[in-house]
Amino acid sequence: MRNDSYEFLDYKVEDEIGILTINREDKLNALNEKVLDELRDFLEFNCKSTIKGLILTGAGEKAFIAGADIKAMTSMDSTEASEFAYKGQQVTFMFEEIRFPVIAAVNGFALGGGCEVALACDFILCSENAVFGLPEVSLGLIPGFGGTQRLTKIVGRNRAKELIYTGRMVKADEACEIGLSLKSLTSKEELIAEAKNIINKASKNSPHAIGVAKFVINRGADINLDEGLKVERDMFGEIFSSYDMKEGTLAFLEKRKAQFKGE
Ligand code: CO8
Repeated sequence: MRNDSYEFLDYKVEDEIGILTINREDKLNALNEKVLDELRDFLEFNCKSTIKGLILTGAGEKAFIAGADIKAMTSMDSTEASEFAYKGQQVTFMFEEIRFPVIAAVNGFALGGGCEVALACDFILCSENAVFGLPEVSLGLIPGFGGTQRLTKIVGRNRAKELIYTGRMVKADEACEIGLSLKSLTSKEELIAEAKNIINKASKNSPHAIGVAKFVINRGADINLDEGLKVERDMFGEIFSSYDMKEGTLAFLEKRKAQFKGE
């Protein structure tokens, strides 16, 4: 599957910023196999590195993504379920690995797999009506798109356990207090505008350096401090062979604005 038109995804580029919308509004943008296939295809073939950053959101005002498709899961056997989880994990991994900023703009429900996809983005901004939660245990399931791992790293082990054991819903204010979301905005328009604003600010800096910083931060989350510092100094050394590093430091000395190329 390699094309630009998807059944459940809308994609547009505004001011060189990509806006990807999961569009399955009648099912609160729940993730079935087709949505995951389309996301994987999009991330592999159609998410061009020419954009400054990517915003991920859900169609309508009610939901970002209300989770993996519960109806579809009821007919899966163990093998199919673990393949389904693997597909979701691949998608979250691909969002995480993109070298430019990826922001989840959470409008409404971000539950289960939906919350897990948001957690794989660089960070989350949300609207005032946002509701987060990992209610899988209420269905006899556990988070399967990386939630047990990423939520723990973001909000800490104890809070993650409390949220996963109780499956309780977390509203926008609390999501910001516990570091799940960076900020809450009053409307979906403001949410998208703020996400664009952050990407635009970042894009004034070296895209290459941002990509390297993202790589080092993400790697550091999975290894111990010693190993993380080694990755940091290796990449610090490597970046000295980049055009952007030479241009950025020279521009400072020449008291002019740097013209970065992202390489
Ligand atoms: N899956 C499938 N359909 C859904 C989902 C979902 N997760 N969420 C909502 N829908 C559908 C509803 O069935 C309904 O469809 P229909 O009109 O055909 O009946 C439509 O969307 C609208 O939903 P509601 O009528 O329920 O809307 P309400 O405003 O009354 O309620 C809620 C909104 C509270 C969000 C409610 O829909 C809800 O609780 N949804 C389920 C939330 C949930 O439990 N999500 C977690 C799912 S499990 C998961 O994500 C596991 C991820 C890891 C998978 C690992 C692979 C195996």
